[in-house]
Amino acid sequence: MVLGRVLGCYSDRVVVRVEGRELSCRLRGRLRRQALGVVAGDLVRVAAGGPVPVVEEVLPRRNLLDRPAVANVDQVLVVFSYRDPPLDLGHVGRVLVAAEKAEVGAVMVLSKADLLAGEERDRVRELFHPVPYPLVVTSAVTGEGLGELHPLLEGRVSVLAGQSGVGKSRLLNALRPGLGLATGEISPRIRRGRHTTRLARLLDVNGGMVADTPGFSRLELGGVDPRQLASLFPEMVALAPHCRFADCYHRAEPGCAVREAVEEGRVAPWRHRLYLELLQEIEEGLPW
Ligand SMILES: Nc1nc2c(ncn2[C@@H]2O[C@H](COP(=O)(O)OP(=O)(O)OP(=O)(O)O)[C@@H](O)[C@H]2O)c(=O)[nH]1
Ligand SMILES: [Mg+2]
Ligand SMILES: [Zn+2]
Repeated sequence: MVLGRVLGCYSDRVVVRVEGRELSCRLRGRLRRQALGVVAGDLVRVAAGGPVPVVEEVLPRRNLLDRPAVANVDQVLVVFSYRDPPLDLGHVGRVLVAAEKAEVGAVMVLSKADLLAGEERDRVRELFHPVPYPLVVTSAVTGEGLGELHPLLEGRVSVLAGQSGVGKSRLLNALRPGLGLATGEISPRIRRGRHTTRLARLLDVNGGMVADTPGFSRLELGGVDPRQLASLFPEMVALAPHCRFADCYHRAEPGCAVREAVEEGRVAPWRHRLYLELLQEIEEGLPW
């Protein structure tokens, strides 16, 4: 048996990287019948002696992101553009919360910076400055920011997330010329991408691996206690103990340190709004 990492799962086979080679493997029946039995990023044991290599066992996962499923992820790169498609803070924020919930690091990546005027860049900096994840400003067209991304990718498993059409595949192509991933034109009428990328698969980029994904659109908050929600917003974690009430929901309670920080610009208003929105969704017990 040899150890390998799953690069991608297809209906009839799984591609596994074993000692530098890519093997097209079958799955042991037990794994085939299980939902999320094997996903991209899994570390697996492969019996490679027979005519067709077979994945026999999946090692315990460090973490798991779903839709699309990727396991053992070091960081999520949340890609967003300011225009084309227009910035959707709710979407960016939900991906960041999903990363926190999965206990995965996150990097915020502005794409298509070549389309932005100076004051639009300033606006982006202003919106994201108080949010405690690194922000990298990039353009696949001019190459801006790629040098800043390279060391962040090295030796790590990263997942690209973000709305369709923000330029995830083109960014990867720019990071690793010759990759040739399909990119889509944005439909001018609806100004949303076309979901050119369908499956999660891991690609070698800069001494690390990156999963180009069709984008995570839904956030699973099932199982999150409303009391725990603030812990998924790292900028609120250190503030909560300073609220007047130990059980503060950071809504309209007097002496709330989180709301005070919002007023003073130490917490981004859009992050606090998203927190309140998610709190309400949890309380209403909506189907996620
Ligand atoms: N001006 C400009 N256009 C870009 C840039 N990056 C991507 N685009 C364009 O934006 C469109 C969408 O890019 P994709 O890379 O397909 O977007 P995606 O995020 O992979 O989309 P899905 O696969 O649908 O999730 C394409 O027309 C790209 O050429 C950029 O840095 N600058
Ligand atoms: Mg794509
Ligand atoms: Zn509070």
